[in-house]
Amino acid sequence: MIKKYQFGKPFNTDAVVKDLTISNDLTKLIIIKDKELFIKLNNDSKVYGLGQALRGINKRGYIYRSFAIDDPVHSEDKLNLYGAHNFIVIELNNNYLGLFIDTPSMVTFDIGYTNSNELKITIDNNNYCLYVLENTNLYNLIIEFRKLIGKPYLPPKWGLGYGQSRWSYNSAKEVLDIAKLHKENNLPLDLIYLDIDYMDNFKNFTLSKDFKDLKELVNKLKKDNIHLVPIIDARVKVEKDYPIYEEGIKNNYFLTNKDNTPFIGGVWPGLSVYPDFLRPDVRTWFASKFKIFTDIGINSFWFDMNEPSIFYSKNNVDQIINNLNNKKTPFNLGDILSLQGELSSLHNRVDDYKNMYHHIDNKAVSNYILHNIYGMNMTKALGEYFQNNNEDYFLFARGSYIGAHRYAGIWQGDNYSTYQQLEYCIYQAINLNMVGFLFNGADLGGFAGNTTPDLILRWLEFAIFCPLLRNHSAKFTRYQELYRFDNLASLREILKLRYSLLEYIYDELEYARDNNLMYLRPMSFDYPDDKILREINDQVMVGRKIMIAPIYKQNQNYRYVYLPERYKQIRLRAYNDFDQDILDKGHHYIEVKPNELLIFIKEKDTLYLNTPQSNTTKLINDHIIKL
Ligand code: MIG
Repeated sequence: MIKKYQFGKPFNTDAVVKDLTISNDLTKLIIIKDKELFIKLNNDSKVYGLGQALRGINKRGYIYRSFAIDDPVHSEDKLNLYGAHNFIVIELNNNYLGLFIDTPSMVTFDIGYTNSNELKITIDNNNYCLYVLENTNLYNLIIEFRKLIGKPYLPPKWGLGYGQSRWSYNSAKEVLDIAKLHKENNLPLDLIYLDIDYMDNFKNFTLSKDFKDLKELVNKLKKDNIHLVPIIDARVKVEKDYPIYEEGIKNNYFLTNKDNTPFIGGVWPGLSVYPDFLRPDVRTWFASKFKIFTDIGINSFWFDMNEPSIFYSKNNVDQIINNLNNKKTPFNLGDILSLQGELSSLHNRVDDYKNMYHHIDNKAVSNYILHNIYGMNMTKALGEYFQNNNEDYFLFARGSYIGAHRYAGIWQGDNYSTYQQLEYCIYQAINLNMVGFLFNGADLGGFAGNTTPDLILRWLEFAIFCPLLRNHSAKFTRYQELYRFDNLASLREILKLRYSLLEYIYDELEYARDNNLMYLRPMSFDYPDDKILREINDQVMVGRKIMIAPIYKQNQNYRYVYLPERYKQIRLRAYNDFDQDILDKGHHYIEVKPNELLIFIKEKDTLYLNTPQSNTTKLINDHIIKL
């Protein structure tokens, strides 16, 4: 059962696809006091949801915030990241209560952080829709929610191939070398990504001199069926005679200050302005700029910085300079410390979001109020363009809100090359399935920091089951293309398994999309009555048949697995090198060497592996191995 409640005059976020009538008989389980919602938790109530949020599957015991932010440090104490996914499910007395708080404004979920047995949701805006779901079965409740928010975007099949990325490959020659080295090392490859340095001075829709002949590059890669995926950022460089800037200024397409002058932030290109993506005319205009890519056969993109990210605003920097000019020298210690503080806290300041304005139906509305749907609307700009033209496209973005899943995927942003981040990305991948983002994935190997051969191998053993499979790493970090590592032979075999399983993965994704299911989910969701499984979060169902038990700790070559019934265990070193055992229901402690991958299927099920290929275009359903 699902009911809609409305408070004040909510802004239409485009999160839901169903027009429900408004109810007024709110369940007594929810107590509303002004902008706060309270729900009493039982000692053993589990709490699920919140999409991209960090930590585990059971969200109890911490505080989380929906306020999209560009934060590259995903430590355990972080409240908010790039996405705002306000869907939460509370287990109460053998029943489940689901809430979706549909508002573009900030929402804070205090889940037993202040008071152990209380969930307190603070909504920073009096105007919002509240959807309340009740179900005796957790998974069914989630399915019902997914029906409400509509069918997820999935990329064409080649979008599930392996992608190689780095910030940045700096020339067309370097990109061709990447393709060549994958081939020489017998590593499959379907996509190569371009990060911001392919642009001229970080200007969207321009090319640096090292990528001048992009068409030629595209054509050369096409011979090997490799897709080039350029990045586009959510900002426009302030520069006289730069057409995108000039056109936007002429038509008032950018977010403004209170006085209607363009709001100027500093990002990679230096001073920049932000398109008002919430307006349909701005979205159409922005989408039209992709013609320079589509004309040469590029229909794959990734969108960054769309929370939107602001390294500093001109307003705040001007203010600091003003203050300095009014100070008498020499400075005392207090002055220096406060200057230091001001300079180091310029990034993503809430006062900047408060001072930047959208113009909707000729009314100025602060970004602070509409903040969480900015990124989604950038995604929508291109997504709706391709969908309206009925064209294939490949797209994922960083900032997101529920609803964006109908237009594109997302990736998990700037993770770190540590085992802890590998563990987090498993839970994020699952939780993102709950809120519709079936097409998601984390930077394989870790983005920041230096990965290690063992970490990237264990990571790959999980990542081959993630729809978005992309190896990406930051500037100044160790290069992490798979052929750089001395365990290349193992990495290769595991990656080839992705291609052996690709037909299964694609079929299961389509099935999950069409039936509102979770492609990745905790095994416990499939066995609601199993009391032991309910406490286990790291046994993951992949589609209908496969259960995986990933390793996410260094030097851990054994792992605990609990089976709710008899299962076939398959330990794979390669598509044609594996052993299988039937395991009884119950507890198992199983050896998993670094080059091995554990999967399980039901005793009576069969799973087919196809011959791995160097590219998705070559795949055929030849069912070479029957498991
Ligand atoms: O401020 O484009 O998350 O994947 O490599 C950093 C450079 C901007 C953040 C993205 C990351 C990308 C990087 N970007």
